[in-house]
Parts: sequence; structure tokens; C-alpha cells
Amino acid sequence: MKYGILKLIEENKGNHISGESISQLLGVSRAAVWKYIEELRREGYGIEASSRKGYRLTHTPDVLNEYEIGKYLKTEALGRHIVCFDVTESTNDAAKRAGAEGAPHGTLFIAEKQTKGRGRLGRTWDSGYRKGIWMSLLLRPSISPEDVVVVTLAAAVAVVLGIRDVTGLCCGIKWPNDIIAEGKKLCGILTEMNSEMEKVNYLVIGAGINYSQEDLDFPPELRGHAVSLMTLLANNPVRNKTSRSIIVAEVLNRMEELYNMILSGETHRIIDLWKEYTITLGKRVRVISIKDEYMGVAMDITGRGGLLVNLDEGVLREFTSGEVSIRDLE
Ligand code: BTX
Repeated sequence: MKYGILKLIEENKGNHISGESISQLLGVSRAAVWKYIEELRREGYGIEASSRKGYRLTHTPDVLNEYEIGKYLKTEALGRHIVCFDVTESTNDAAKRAGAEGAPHGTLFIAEKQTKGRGRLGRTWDSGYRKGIWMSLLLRPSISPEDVVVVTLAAAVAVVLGIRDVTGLCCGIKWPNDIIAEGKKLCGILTEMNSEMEKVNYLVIGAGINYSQEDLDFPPELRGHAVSLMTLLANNPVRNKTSRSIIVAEVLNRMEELYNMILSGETHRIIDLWKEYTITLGKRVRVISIKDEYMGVAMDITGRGGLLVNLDEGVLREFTSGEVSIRDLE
């Protein structure tokens, strides 16, 4: 109802709409309309009220909610249910809990701040209040567990394409799924799954996209290594037309296209797109696996998402997990 009222006010594009009209159109009392307007104002919307003319929208804040994201969504399933948190520990944890309780495919969990944002292998993800897009998507794909890597690769491609669609900015993917711009980390992706031997019960794809941090907003150890979208767009007029909601929606729009390709057996198209945007292939790399470190040249990515490296000792080896650092970026 709250966003129904907002929609009516917004559709009037700068003109007033009376409380009476809103209450008649939506079938709610004028007192209720007033209560919802107050709630919207607390969320940051500028809504002018005049006793004679009614309500007028004067300012839309950069908040993440189902209404703002929904304005730009073109999907059928992804993001059609959205759970928004002001503060939560980790949206991946929220999505996993909801996954276990039967939440529908495509549900999006998104937070203004995470207090225990997680990276891979128990690392932390810095997720400051309203500084980024901290989101997790719950998927219920009918694929086998070994094909999950391709969904993760698709998520990285979706982030790159979504950002490019909105801003024109071209980012690169560092294997397996870091999004890099100007040599710094703009986004990280954490995929977690609940599966049986043959079947995935649900999959959670978490993405953290830095949006408005200045260098000093990052913890000292990340300064110079992490970057935000607004910093990358510092001198670009597109900066003022971009919002976190548009980015979220465009990433989901792209993700649904790619996800449908996977379901229709076209995983090779995901691999091809990933290769188009990667910055890893053809580079001298250091691969840090759980046990050892290896040096070599990254040659290719396999159909199941592994990285093929021509090691210095002359052996071609596939890595399915691990960390890669690109020598040129070090
Ligand atoms: P990762 O293990 O590849 O990256 C984690 C590493 O990245 C950290 O050890 C740190 O060096 C660096 N780092 C931490 N925070 C940031 C940041 N904001 N920007 C750039 N670099 C950073 C990548 O793991 C996967 C991250 C997924 C985050 C999302 S946010 C929504 C969802 N919920 C959740 O708890 N995690 C995911």
C-alpha cells in the first residue's frame, strides 16, 4: 500500500494529488494515507503536503526497496520477491535461512549494511551503511551440483553487463569472479549451495558492489585495492543519473537472461561471454591453492569453469578453486 501511494504521487510528475483522490483510488482512509506518507518521508522521500492541493513528490532518495528496484526490472522471476533490511549480519545468511524455509526462486535479499558480510573462505566483506549494494539472490535451478560454477560465472558476467548497460563503464572479471576496474576490486561474488549428490536444493549468489565509498571509507588494508562505482564515474555525467536501484535491476535483468541460457543447455555461451570480459586469460599469474602456490600463464577456462594454467614447470594444470593474482596488477 505504501508504495502504491508513492506510485500515484510519482505518476503525477511534479503536480499535486489530493489525499481524497489517493484514498478513493486505493480504497484506504485519508488517515492511513497520511500515516504512509509519514513512513515514506522517514525513508527519505521528499513529499510536499498542501492542505488545498494535496501531495507532491519533490525528492527521491537513493534507497533500496521493492518499489525503486521494481521500476527498472524486466524479469519474470528474479527480484519479483524482495526482502530489504536496513541492517543485517549477512544477506547470504538471510537467503540461506529463507532457502531452507522454502522461499521462492528468484527472491532477492538486500541490505543497507551488513555487520558480518562474508567473502570466500571465511574472509570478511566490508559492507558500510548505504555505501554499496549488498545483495543475495536465491535460486532453485534444476541442474546438477557440478554445473553450479557456471551460474557463478554467469553472475560475474551479469554484474559486468549490468554496470555497463547503466554507466557505459567496462569492468573486467578476474578468475573466478572478482569484478575489477582500474586494477581494483569493485565487486566480489560469493556462491553457496545446499545440495544432494545429484540435485541442487537451492543456490545463493551473493554480490557486494561498492557504490559510493571514497578511498578513506574503506578499512586501511583495502585502500588502494578496492574501488567504488562513484569513484570510477567521478568525472562522468552519467554519475548523476545512476542509482543503486537501477544497477540492482539491470544486474538482475542480465542475470535472468544468462540463467535462462544455462537452463536451456547453452552454458558455452556463458563461458564465451566470461572469456570476453575476463582480464585473467593470457596473463602471467600466481595461483594460490589451499596447499601450494604456482606460477604460470593462464591459458583458458574449461567448460566447468576451471582455470587452465600452463605452469612454469611445463605442465598444463586445471584449477577449480583457489586465488589468482595477476602479475601485472600486483
Ligand atoms: P573474496 O574472498 O574474494 O574477497 C574478500 C576479500 O576482499 C577480503 O579478504 C578483503 O581483502 C577484500 N575486501 C573486503 N571487503 C571489500 C570491499 N568492500 N571491496 C573490495 N574488496 C574487499 C568475495 O570474497 C565475495 C564477497 C561477497 C560479498 C557479498 S555482499 C552480499 C553477500 N552477503 C555476504 O555476506 N557476502 C555477499
